[in-house]
Amino acid sequence: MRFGKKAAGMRKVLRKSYKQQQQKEEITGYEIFIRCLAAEGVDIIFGYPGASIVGIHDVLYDIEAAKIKDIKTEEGTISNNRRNNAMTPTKAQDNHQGKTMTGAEIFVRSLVEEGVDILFGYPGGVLIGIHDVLLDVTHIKHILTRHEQGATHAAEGYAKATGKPGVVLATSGPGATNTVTGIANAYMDSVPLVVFTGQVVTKLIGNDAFQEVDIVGITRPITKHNFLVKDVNELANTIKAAFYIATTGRPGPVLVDLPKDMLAAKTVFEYPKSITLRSYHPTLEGNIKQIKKAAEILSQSKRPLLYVGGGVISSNASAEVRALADKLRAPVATTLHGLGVYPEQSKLALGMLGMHGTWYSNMAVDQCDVLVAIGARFDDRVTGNVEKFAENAKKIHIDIDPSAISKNVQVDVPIVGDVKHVLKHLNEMVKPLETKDWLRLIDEWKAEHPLRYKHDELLRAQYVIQKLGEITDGDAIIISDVGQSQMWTAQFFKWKHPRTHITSGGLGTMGFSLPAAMGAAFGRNDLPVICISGDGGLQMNIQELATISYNKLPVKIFVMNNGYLGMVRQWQEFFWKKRYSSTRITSPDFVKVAEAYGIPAQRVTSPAEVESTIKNALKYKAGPIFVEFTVVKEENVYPMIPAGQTIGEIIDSPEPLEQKHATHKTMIHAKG
Ligand SMILES: Cc1ncc(C[n+]2csc(CCOP(=O)(O)OP(=O)(O)O)c2C)c(N)n1
Repeated sequence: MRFGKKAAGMRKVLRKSYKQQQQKEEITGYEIFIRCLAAEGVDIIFGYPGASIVGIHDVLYDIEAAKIKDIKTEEGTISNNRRNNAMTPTKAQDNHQGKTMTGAEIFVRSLVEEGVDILFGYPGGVLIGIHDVLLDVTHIKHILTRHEQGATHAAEGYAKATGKPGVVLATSGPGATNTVTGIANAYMDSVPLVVFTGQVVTKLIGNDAFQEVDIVGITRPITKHNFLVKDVNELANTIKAAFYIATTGRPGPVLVDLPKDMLAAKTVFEYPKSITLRSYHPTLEGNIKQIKKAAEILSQSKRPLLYVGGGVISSNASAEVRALADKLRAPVATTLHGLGVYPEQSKLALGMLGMHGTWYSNMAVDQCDVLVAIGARFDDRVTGNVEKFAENAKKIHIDIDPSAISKNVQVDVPIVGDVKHVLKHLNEMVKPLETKDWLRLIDEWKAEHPLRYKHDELLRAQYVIQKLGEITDGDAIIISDVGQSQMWTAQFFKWKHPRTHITSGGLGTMGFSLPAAMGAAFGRNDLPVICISGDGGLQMNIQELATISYNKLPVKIFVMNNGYLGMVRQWQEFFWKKRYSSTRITSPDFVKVAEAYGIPAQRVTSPAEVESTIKNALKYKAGPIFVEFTVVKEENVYPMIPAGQTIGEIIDSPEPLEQKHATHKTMIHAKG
């Protein structure tokens, strides 16, 4: 806080106005918030905007002159060969069972038993014992990220790209708290992570010891489960349980807190072959009666729709979903995390649904008579107004998590079970449907309301992403950040395969893409790994350029620089009268920054350069490559269903269609 004469004067005025406002007129919560701060004498706030606080920034826009300022805060080598041959140790090499060893050795040997070959982390005082053991273990590589947030996102990128759990090791106190955003992100997106944190010695726990933090308490609501190890004899069992819980049922992050004395204490190492946990028994097989009921309802359907989500990918059930859609002749609408389950080139594919989904996928939701939600959770970005979501349809919901059933939207046929198991049965029971009229109607919608953007001499992110899709033909792993570039990536890339689209969906964490791309590149080298970020998001974990560069990871880093926190700016344009409070953002010279990290870099400013630049970047295999695309500043993501609303309120692209298409004649009841 600063106390100057001017600020004191301003505070007096604001205090007075605050009292007046309180007595005389109603003001918004946003204004009350700011006026309370002013009354408290606050004259400087450090922060970052977001959709939920855009109203506060709108108020700040007016009182910037009155000196309340919103200041934006800024927040071992692995060879290609090694990545190709992710080594799982042979039992002969690693038979340490029955030996007496320290907790630190037990920790490392337990990871070996779990088949872990890569660990993302950062050392610290309480972890030195573990890092000492790691030095002699050749088949687990510890990747030294430049921030523990980077480590958790990297582990998530690795997990999503490979289907294996991501593993993180962070020290106590600040190391542990730095993992919190990544853990919350993995929790929201159901990604299997096992996060190990160091802790102060057990006798000091609760004493406010140096670098002590109650990470078990902090992460309780954002982990599937967490543990504090209080007895070295329990260490191996706890690690076994952590991997089991993280990877089974609805996957998610599990945290294990390791006090320093537990790592130093000794016991006999015995790693359990399997584990049974009281009160944790995920249901894999769906109830056969419910599956029959679903098949019966589907047999009556004239306008079926599959709504598929990330659960299909976790369950490795893309083939089963494709088989179901093809057998039923049912169109497929996909969530952000479901992209890749069904090839977008297919006639039955409708692309993404929801807030920035295609016009026709949202229309199909509105008009379908049976909706089959598969591994999807009726998230509010998908449903908009829950009351009106698929209001004409009977709803079938297949999900492994019983708590996801009828949580947001009441369904007619819940089927709790693993998607792959359930679909095996359902696919045998269903019969092909007569959906010609329905598909013809959808084709008309596709022609009348395609995804589109302006084609002129200016460079647009949509064009870059569309070209990337064409050039790679969908054979790439794309890791997107959060904001407009994320939505354009979802809309315009040519999705073909599962596990090729990695993004932060539930939490929407800016800064996710760079470290997650790094993790994906450690796990996969069969396809090019491409990070697509906005200029804001890149600056949130930019330090991971060092890790990527040091490890010579062939990640292609594409930054769409529009000089704005674009998605929030778009909300300000649409809903806050274009008052761009705190959304203009400056960046360093990204090309120079990348070069300083030892990464070849270039800037692209016109559409004419895009194709050759992408082709050259794809050819470059020696390490990372960085391209900054200077794109149009004020561009919007279309279509958009404003939060909590319906297809009736959809804002479609203002761009005219290039050709005349069929009319709306055949629509069942026109909306929007
Ligand atoms: C950590 C974090 N802080 C704030 C936000 C709110 N937010 C969502 S999108 C966005 C703008 C992103 O800007 P940029 O990275 O430049 O991408 P663009 O939207 O311009 O493509 C912001 C600030 C967020 N999602 N995550």
